[in-house]
Amino acid sequence: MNKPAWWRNGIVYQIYPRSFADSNKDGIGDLPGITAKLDYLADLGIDAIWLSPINPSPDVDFGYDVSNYLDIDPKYGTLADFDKLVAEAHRRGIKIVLDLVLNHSSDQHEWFKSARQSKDSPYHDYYLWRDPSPNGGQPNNWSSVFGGKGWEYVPELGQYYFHMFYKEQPDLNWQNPKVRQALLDVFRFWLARGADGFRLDVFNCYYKDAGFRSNPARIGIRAFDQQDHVYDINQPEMVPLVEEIRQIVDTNPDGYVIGETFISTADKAAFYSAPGRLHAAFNFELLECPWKPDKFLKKIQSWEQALDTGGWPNWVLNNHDNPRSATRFGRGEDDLRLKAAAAILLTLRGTVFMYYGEEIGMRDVPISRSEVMDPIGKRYWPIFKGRDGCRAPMQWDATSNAGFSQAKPWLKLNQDYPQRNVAAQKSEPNSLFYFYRKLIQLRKELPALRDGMFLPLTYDPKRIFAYLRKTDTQSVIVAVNFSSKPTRFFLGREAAKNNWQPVLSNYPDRVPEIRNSELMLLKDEVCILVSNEPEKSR
Ligand code: TEU
Ligand code: CA
Repeated sequence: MNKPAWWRNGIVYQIYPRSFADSNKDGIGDLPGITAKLDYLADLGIDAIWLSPINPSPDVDFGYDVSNYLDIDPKYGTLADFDKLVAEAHRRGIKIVLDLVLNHSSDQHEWFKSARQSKDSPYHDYYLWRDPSPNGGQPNNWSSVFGGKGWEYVPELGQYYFHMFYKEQPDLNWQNPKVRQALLDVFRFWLARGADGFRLDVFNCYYKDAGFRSNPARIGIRAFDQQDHVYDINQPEMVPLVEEIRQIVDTNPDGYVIGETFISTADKAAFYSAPGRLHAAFNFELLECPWKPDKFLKKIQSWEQALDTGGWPNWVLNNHDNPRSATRFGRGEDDLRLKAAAAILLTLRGTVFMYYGEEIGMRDVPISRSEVMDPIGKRYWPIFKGRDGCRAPMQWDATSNAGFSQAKPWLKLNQDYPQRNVAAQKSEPNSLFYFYRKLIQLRKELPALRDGMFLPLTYDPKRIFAYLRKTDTQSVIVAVNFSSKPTRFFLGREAAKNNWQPVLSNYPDRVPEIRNSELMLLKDEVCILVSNEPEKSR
């Protein structure tokens, strides 16, 4: 039998390189900093690192505006530092997933600098240029998700160019065969350099309607949501392209490519990860899910249903664009609920994505007006305060600057770092860190968590979220009490006859026990039990 691909049950740990570890005292994290922390990551048990962009960037959008796809930004190191990181990661069995931002480049990319010089530039057609509409205005109604119109006028050329994000992020013209070739070569370049996989930034925006038709109007809150994005996203040309990308990535037997679905739904993600397309496409259901059992159930089921055609799920509680789950779910500095959330994340069927600091329950750093770094925060303050909160430096220990850097960090540290840090949690056996580590081990050890089907148990959906993972020979129950009162979880007389062994609770001294077909769950408690015989019919 073929060995299952590493990513099926793998854990991909996202690093925001600016904020992980600084090796050269400039207050910005870097590649040698990451390399120095590989033992920590190997010990945690993760399978791959996804690095947010490390290509040269003027940092209008902190790396998501690339000025050269084939190099490393000097603030992060050199190509040699990258090679070293790859070699050291591989030596520990850790894969490297790179973030490719190919919908748009930076306006400081040589292509764009030339493109905006003249309509005769060989690079002009690398971007989306249009003449003003007959009445002199914007070429069509397309808008920018970061606010305002999507078209920027260049008076010297008498033309507009399109940008889905900031105006410093002009969209590339994928309809141009030279652009397509150059960008597919980016995959080949990094594969040859040892990358194992890619995360594609907003891949489903690459193609735009060749006729540049205006989007139809619809009801929405933000201007961007007041149109149906039928002509600027999800164009039919995307399907053969993802198939071609898949073929390129599959030249590495361990290759993996996951797309960030822009305006994601479970159906869209399933569509782009159907057989022959991407290995996966993100679905952000849990990133946006409130701490309610029925909501969790619904979001997870919608994903399982959408993927019925054969795709493979992935689960995300955190990333660099959204408030951290510790801030969304946690109460004060208590980590009980975060342990319950971790237990769900790590016992579902599918690939798991973690975000640096999640394993120690890092909270969002509160940001004041004068501290905002993220341009959308500057632009929309105070309605939207930007994405800095979840991007604060990693909290390694209680020394100055949390052990992140010997210089002042580029972004404010969370003031809880003297208590909440890796070193403190490693010296506390009941810490969130060890709970994550234990779950990661269980996920590797228990066949039902690897290969088992997912069967929701729907008893008391207002208070309890519980499910089985089950193979022919093993069943695992995961039961979470979302309420702040002890609650009974009724298992049913037949199922209760199985020989259930307690595996884990987020109450360290508790041994969960089934009595009279019931499991008593304390407030915010998660229990995991295993039975190594076929489950009796319920
Ligand atoms: O994000 C796309 C995306 O959906 C976000 O821009 C979202 O609209 C925004 O974060 C509002 O909360 C990707 C990257 O993840 C993001 O960091 C980049 O800024 C963006 O693309 C542009 O490259
Ligand atoms: Ca540095």
